[in-house]
Amino acid sequence: MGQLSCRNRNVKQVHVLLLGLDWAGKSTVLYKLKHAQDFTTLPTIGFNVEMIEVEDGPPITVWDIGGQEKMRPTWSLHCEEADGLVYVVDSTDQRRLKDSCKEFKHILSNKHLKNVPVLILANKQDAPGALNAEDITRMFKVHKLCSSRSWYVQPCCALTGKGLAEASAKLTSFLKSHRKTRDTLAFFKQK
Ligand code: G3D
Repeated sequence: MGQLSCRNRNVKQVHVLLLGLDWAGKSTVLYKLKHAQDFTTLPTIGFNVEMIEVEDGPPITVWDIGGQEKMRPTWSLHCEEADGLVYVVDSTDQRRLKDSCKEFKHILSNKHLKNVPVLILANKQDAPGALNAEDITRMFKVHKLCSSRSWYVQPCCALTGKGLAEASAKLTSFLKSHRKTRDTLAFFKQK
């Protein structure tokens, strides 16, 4: 996969990165948000990009980057234009939770994601043994790692779509206030 450019300086666009380990449910989330219907997914090889229409704001371009071990180093190539990060966790995958926490911490340290709002999706809540949003918040040390940005942990089931409307509303509101702050800062920088 070559380096991507999602840059178009002439059009006001909103870009969101959708990250998480492989099998977390990223593609399911993406296509449920996009089409609100069932479909078959395969683990993301490379990336998926979709434009999602939201009720109250500009369309959001979502970049779903593969979460396999060999793909994770490429996540940082996509951070520069990101206005928001959605991090999907398979709440049942206790064996790889440590890996997921490690990758989460690592991507948050990217300089381009400084202050960028973060929405964590505690996915697969329908499955037995799923950790709840409070467990995920604690295990991912979200209070500490996200102290300088807006964040929220949303429990969801991407298969049925439960929790995704709330996630989408939260993300839209985060993006709006982040954009405002960024535009205000840019305005004062020009002066
Ligand atoms: P990825 O894009 O993060 O790699 P996928 O993950 O969206 O391809 O999903 C990986 C598997 O998890 C798929 O299994 C998908 O159906 C399943 N999945 C996604 N979300 C949920 C959920 O909320 N609950 C449950 N129980 N499973 C979910 P299959 O077997 O369909 O390929």
